[in-house]
Amino acid sequence: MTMSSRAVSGTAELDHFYDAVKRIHGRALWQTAGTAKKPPTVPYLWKYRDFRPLLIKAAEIVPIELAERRVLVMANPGITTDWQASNTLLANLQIIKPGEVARSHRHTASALRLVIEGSGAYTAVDGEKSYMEPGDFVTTPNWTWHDHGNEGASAMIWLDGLDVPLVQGLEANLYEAYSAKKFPVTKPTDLSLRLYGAGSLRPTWVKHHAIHSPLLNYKFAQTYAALKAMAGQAEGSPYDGVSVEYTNPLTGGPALPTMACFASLLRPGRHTQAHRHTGGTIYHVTHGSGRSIIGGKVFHWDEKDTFVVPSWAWHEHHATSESVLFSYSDSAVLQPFGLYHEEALEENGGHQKVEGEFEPLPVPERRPAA
Ligand code: 1HN
Repeated sequence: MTMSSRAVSGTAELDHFYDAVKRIHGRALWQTAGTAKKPPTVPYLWKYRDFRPLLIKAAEIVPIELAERRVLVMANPGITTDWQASNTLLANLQIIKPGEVARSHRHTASALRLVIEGSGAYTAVDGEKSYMEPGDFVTTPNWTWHDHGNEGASAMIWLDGLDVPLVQGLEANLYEAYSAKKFPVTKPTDLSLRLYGAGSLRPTWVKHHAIHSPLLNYKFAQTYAALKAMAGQAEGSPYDGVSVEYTNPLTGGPALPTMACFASLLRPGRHTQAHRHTGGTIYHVTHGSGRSIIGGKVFHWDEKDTFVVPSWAWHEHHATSESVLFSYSDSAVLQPFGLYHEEALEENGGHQKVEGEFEPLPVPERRPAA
């Protein structure tokens, strides 16, 4: 894919020419690296045991009114222009204490939650509340008003996935605060779950015109039961184990227009085959422990850890105990435009040669562009 970048320079006439092009804010294409830019996203793993104590500390010392959302960002050390998990996606951890409300706002970035611990907190989206439990996958579609509140007795923590860097790259990142702390609740709790959570039954009288899924909460109990039933009868994918996509029940498409979301059950002791595809993917370990080999390095993961597989990086998984991996990817954006490519590793029996173990990297100097 490299365009010829043979240096055409060295004479006074050429130097003069390049100067003239530069003065008009131009650049000769044959002098650039063309399409061969190295992607900055590096494979990385964030341990929950490192983040959890600092989330608890933040809950003690940072008032929610000041933070708007009490969130710690998982920052990819390969990306030095900002704090983000991959080139297109954020992976953050949010904590909310009993009695707190994270005020209502909306933005053109889409968001998802994967609940990690606690109970009694809700997310309200455009007037519908849904109470969240560990393992639940909760959608906050773009430009919907949303607030979170904890009505339970203990702090609640979840993973936030957002497409903010993608939307920023498109210069389409709009944000608006609601005039009050909470958007009015106008619908019964979990109405969307009742209407759309029954698999292939579609309510005939309800109109849903938006492009995102009408379902706000994909309950873990239902997902896990489906995975176990499938695992009893089927081998699943050679690359991802028994893996399901969370879909928009009306279209069969991705749950969120920009983020494809999956739950994968990995059986203990099995190795998946290595493959690579375009589309950076964030994985969160809902249950279990094991390791993944990403770009030739071994990443050991435990329950509640989060890791990123960059676009086009080889990866394969090995669970040591039965594991459920939640994942989300920008492949939803790539698929409709012919940008999704995938290939299996043919050599070495479909497994990468292991070149070492993942080690935490030094924290880089970051310089946000703006
Ligand atoms: C956001 O709206 C939430 O609503 C969490 O909980 C994290 C990170 C960046 C931009 C918006 C939320 C966010 C966010």
